[in-house]
Amino acid sequence: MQQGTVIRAYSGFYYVEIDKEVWECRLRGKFRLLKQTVLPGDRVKVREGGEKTGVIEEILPRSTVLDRPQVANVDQVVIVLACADPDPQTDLLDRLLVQAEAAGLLPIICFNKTDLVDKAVVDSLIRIYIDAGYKVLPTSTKAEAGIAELRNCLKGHLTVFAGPSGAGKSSLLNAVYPGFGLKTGQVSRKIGRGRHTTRYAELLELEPESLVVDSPGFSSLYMPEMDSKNLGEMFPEFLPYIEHCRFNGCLHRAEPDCAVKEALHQGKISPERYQHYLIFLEELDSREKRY
Ligand SMILES: Nc1nc2c(ncn2[C@@H]2O[C@H](COP(=O)(O)OP(=O)(O)OP(=O)(O)O)[C@@H](O)[C@H]2O)c(=O)[nH]1
Ligand SMILES: [Mg+2]
Ligand SMILES: [Zn+2]
Repeated sequence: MQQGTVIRAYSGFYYVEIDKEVWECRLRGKFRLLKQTVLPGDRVKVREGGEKTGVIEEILPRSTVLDRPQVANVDQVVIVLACADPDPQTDLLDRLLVQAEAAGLLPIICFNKTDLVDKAVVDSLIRIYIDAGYKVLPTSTKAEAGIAELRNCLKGHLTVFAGPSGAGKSSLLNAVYPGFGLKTGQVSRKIGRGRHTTRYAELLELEPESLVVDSPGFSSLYMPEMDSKNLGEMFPEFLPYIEHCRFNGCLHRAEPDCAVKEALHQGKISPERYQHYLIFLEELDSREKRY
């Protein structure tokens, strides 16, 4: 039996890196019966079938698992949003931040295509997220800005790139390391959205010990499974206030003496982020009622 890392899963085949070689593998039938999926990033045991083929027999325990994009064992998420073309979807960004937080992953926010907008626009975007406590990188592959900083963040990590189609995930990875030669695609003028150029998640080696996953863009994301009482903790800027709310388990919505709402009214919390919090809370609430 050999041990390796799944670098790509594609129409029933699993490409597993074993000793610097890529084997084309199938899945043992039991995984289908158990409804277990093998994800890029998974460490697996493979039974050799000859000529760099094999059968995946076992998935080793995962340190993390992310739902969108589906990937295992990453420790960082770079969330890429374009400042324009396509317009930044901060609702999706905030969902991705909650997802990362809930999965125990460090998010890094990348506002790309800074060359397309005024500096004031970039500044007001990044200000909200820096104030909320996130690491934020303004980048432009066209102006070659922020690329060295991005490369630095990737050192020694297994990082997945996530975000809407057309934001520039593959372009950024190519800028960080031209050797990747990833396919990129123009944003449609007519519908103002990306064309889903990247078709599957793929694990790539930037350098030994530094791995990245490029992934297909998406534009919607459900809240991860969680108790609505815990949602506030997924917003780092709420944390200093939560313990000062009058009620234990305060949802920071209509409760009296809520320190989070007090901070909102004092301008210490972004109104837009708080609006998104309320929307996500509703979503979790209606899900709880259904079950
Ligand atoms: N002006 C400008 N265009 C950029 C920048 N980065 C990427 N682009 C362009 O944006 C388009 C989309 O880039 P991709 O890298 O394919 O985007 P993606 O996020 O990988 O998209 P999917 O694979 O569809 O999810 C391409 O035409 C790129 O040339 C940038 O910094 N500035
Ligand atoms: Mg891409
Ligand atoms: Zn409260």
